[in-house]
Amino acid sequence: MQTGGDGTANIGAVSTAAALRRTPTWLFVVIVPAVAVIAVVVTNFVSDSPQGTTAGSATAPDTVVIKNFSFSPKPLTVTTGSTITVINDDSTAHTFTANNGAFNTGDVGGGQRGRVTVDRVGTFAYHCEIHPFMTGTARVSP
Ligand SMILES: [Cu+2]
Repeated sequence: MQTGGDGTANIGAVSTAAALRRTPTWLFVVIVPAVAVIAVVVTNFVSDSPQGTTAGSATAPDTVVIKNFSFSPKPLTVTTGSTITVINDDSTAHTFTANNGAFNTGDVGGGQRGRVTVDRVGTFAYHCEIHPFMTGTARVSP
């Protein structure tokens, strides 16, 4: 590999450094994308199973978000037996309380979450006990 025309012997370190310097650019062009492809494939493979749960919770229908003294979505539609997660994005406490008492989170502090399980079918008007002007409707299907 070394052609050193001056006749001096190459010591190991020099020869390695020289080899690195002489590594042709095309080798990087081939290796870098190959490593990138392998990394992507491995990442996809590893994250395949947990993706199902994390992606699902982001758009979970059984979630009520309270923001700016308002519930969403309106109306909320869930199936009976669902556990509804109430996310309070405000800084003050709220409750998620059925007018007829079918469910009630109690106080959910600012930035906190509450949960209720709805096991009755029907359409439930609900409100916040602390701020009665906050209202909504939950439709619970069989
Ligand atoms: Cu409230």
